[in-house]
Amino acid sequence: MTGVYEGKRGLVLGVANKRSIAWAIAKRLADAGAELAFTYQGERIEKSVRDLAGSVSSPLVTECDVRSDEDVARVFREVGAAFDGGLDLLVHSVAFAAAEDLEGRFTDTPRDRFWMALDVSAYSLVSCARAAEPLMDARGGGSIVTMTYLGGERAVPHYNVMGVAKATLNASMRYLAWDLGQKNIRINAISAGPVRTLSARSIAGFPTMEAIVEERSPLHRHIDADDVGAAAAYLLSDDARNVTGTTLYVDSGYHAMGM
Ligand code: 0WE
Repeated sequence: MTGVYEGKRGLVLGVANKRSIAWAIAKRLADAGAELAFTYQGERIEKSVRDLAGSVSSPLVTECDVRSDEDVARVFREVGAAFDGGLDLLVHSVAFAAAEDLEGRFTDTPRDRFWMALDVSAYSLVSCARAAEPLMDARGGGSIVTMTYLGGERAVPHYNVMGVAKATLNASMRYLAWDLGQKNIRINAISAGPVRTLSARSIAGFPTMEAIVEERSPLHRHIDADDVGAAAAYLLSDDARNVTGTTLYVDSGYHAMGM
């Protein structure tokens, strides 16, 4: 096997099954030679993540509850041990809001679930970047990619508290870019259009969103996880060595429209 990530080591957070955006990214990296560690959230998806990780000869699969600083610290200790104290690539594809807060009125979001959504979906990028910093510094730099959505910039009906979480994630990405640039660590976001994943399937009105993208986007088609994988592969590669603090839209151009 040979490829642009030969000798590169990465950590991927957010794989649930083969349809996951995180998996599409991981597959691209692994096919081009990267060695990848994976985290999963909860016993329900452990087997599915272990099977996928096994298919790309992953040296490490470990649980990570991103709400816990101790858990994040343990995971990055394990990553350091598996990868000789170095890390080149980090894929953050993690988000969660209570299902009941992704319908109805944003106005009704209770305080505890507001902070929970921001904790899992936005602060997790900060804590993971902080933990990755010394490992990437040991390699002379690194590259981080996170997943965002237009609902963090504009009001998308029902996206609600996730939109507030993505706005926080977007700003966090830019402030991290400034801090980590000093260590030659880049960080960027991909703003994907709606993709049919496990997360998406439980969302009422998802087919309607796909239909709207097909009707109104310049390219009149919806996107898939592999499109996101290709964009992430670029941002994580040396071709993007002078790209940091930005958002790459993979949405058939939907974001460019005003109507
Ligand atoms: O960021 C997302 C969805 C993330 C997500 C999905 C779920 C479903 C299951 C976060 N938390 C949960 N919690 C659950 O219990 N997207 C960009 C996809 C998405 O979700 C929407 C969208 C779009 C697009 C929700 C409402 C409206 C549009």
